[in-house]
Amino acid sequence: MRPAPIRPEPLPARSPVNIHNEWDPLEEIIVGSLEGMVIPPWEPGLAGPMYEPHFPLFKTQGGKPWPAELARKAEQELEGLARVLEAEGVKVRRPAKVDWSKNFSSPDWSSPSGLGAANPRDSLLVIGNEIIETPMAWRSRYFETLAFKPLLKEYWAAGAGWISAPRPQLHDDLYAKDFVQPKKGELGKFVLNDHEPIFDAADVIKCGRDIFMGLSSTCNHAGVEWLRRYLRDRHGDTYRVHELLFDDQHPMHIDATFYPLAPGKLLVHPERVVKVPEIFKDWDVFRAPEPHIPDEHPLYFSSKWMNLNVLMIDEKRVIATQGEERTLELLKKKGFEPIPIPFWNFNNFGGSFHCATLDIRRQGSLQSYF
Ligand code: ABU
Repeated sequence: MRPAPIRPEPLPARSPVNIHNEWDPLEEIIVGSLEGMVIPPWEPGLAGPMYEPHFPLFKTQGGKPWPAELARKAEQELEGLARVLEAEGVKVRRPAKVDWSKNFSSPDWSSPSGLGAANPRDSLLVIGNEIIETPMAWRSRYFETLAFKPLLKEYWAAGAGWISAPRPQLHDDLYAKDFVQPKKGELGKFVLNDHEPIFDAADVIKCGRDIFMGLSSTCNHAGVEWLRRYLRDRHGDTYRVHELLFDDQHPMHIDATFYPLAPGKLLVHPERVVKVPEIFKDWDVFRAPEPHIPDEHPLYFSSKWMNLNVLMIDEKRVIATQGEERTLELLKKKGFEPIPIPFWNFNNFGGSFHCATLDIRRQGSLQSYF
């Protein structure tokens, strides 16, 4: 079937896309989907952020479907998240169906399959009224935004900005050969070099005019520099992009490490954040407690620290994981109103509430919080 032509309307006074931070009152959000998600095929980019016990799975089963029962339980939790968001008054949108099992190639490499659309936080970065398709590190994720194209076209037609960062080449020489993961205290060792700009949107966290990016094995210095220059060329001195370095042995994404939850309140990982940037000197900076997630959850893509990966509905209401009692207590003590939802089964597939969603519109305007 041919896609329907886009007929942009005259620009409305208010863009359907409006995001300046992680906490303004949430109006519209995309919740990911596990439909058709496959096991990622092994490729050099996985050697940096992924966990060695899962390497054989990626090497031998890449491109195949996940065990049905694991995926079903996770999908059920995603549905639960969508229902809770709706009950809280948020408009929920979902990705389009894509056949992720198809192979594809560039002139330089081929990928036996894609991955999925479970984590919309990675491929799309929303800043102000604009959506940026990000230059992601993994070949299997090269076409991930296909799942969001119908929504992107809709938002664009209704007045949002929409751009793609330079499509990366992802040559073999972008990735360190025979990569050995860093030891504790060995900061700045990543699988990516700086041959071209690379970042996932989840390497970025927004705090009004200040935008924080964590260097990682999915975000290189060139990626930070690309976003910095892009925002400067488009908005002059409006934004300040800060580059951060963490002590993480599988560095990928900032949102389980360094998370400004509300004005004056910064949640940080207890070990990875070795130095809190000076500009937070007047903020309440609190360390996440040890998670409760049971060891039998295989966590194919992430650390156990998914208890930090919450989702703010506004400055008070926060979606957090049912069963993570220490985190729920801490959030209450800090003045938040946690809404606990079961999500440990989804955690197996790459993240938690922040990863599984992409906020599209919040009330509020651009501010400086420092
Ligand atoms: N996608 C978030 C992963 C972060 C972590 O493993 O801690």
